[in-house]
Amino acid sequence: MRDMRIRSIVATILEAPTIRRHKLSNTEIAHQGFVLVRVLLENGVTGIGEASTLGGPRWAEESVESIQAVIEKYLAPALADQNAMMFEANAVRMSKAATRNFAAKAAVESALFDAVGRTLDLPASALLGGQVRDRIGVIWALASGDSGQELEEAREKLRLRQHKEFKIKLGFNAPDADVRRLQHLRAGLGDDVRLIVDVNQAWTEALCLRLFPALEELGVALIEQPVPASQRDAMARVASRTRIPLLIDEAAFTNTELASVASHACGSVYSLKLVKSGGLLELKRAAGIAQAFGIELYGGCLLESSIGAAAHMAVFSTLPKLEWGSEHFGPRILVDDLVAAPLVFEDFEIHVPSGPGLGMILDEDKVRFMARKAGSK
Ligand code: MUC
Ligand code: MG
Repeated sequence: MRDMRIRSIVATILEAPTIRRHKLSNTEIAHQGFVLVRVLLENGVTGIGEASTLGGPRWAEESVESIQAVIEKYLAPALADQNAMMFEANAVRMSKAATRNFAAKAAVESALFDAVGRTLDLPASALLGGQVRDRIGVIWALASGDSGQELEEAREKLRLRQHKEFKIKLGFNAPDADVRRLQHLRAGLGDDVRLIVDVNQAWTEALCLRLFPALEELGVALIEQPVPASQRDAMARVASRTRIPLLIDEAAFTNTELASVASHACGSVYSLKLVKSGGLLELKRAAGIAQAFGIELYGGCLLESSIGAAAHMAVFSTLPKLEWGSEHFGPRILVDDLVAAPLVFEDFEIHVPSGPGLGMILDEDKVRFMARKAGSK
């Protein structure tokens, strides 16, 4: 059992349909593209990890095709025969083999934590410092663009006690139509329901200045990434002119970028994501850096299945503070999850899995069904 050298790493592209169309300012999806990573150790244990994308290389520059190629051609050879438990050394090896490519590296590192956790019969969170919480609040995203449908969807989530806070995706409609959509949701849901908006970089500074007063009036709790990620000065200026805290998302992937947007005062909350940090250890460091700047933490997602969500939960459960909870609704937007027993959602929270590794067991039939067939695009 003790021989934790890495024997093989295999990456498979999966296509998982969603229960409805999910719109963002710069893309729209009806299925999720994942790369499933399997790491086999010399002791016979297999660990699993997942890379998530959103609409091909749209949300970020990585696509399922690039992730699979980088893992198989560069990351797997760099880790061959290495001890899986040497997490930091393995992360250094991956960084030397490929710059950025964060989703690919995070998926491999997730699988290493899973494999080592299974070998030692410990949850991944124990290898990351141990849990300070075993349940995490979970936000749901409204993103069809049809406010009537969105109101029904939100009411159903409240009724089922699955979600009581909502993130509304903006920026794919005309700005005034977005404001009317929000007014409709606020009127239908009442004043006590927390509403967050995510503009996914779609607005200019001028548009922000024009629209933010209406968002303030509607009691919006957070505004996520309103302007393009590269426009740090503009983001800092709009942040200083609204009472609503700005949530930094695409503007900071690496921890150096995070320190830079923090010192630019671009926002006061940071969205933690494996797809940006490139690994569980680095994600945990991102939380520390944000906190050192006085920035609050939000558990971000990229519509992962229960596998990717469980990797995030392993880290989030160990953070001393996670002021805004998480948005890992991904498993619930899939027609079918990839695992035998999906993450448990109950009373507006996700239970942090307690089984060894990531605590998830693949459903091989579903994986076969969702695997991209040879020759298809
Ligand atoms: C993002 O930009 O936050 C997460 C939830 C969602 O609806 O979109 C993603 C990406
Ligand atoms: Mg976002």
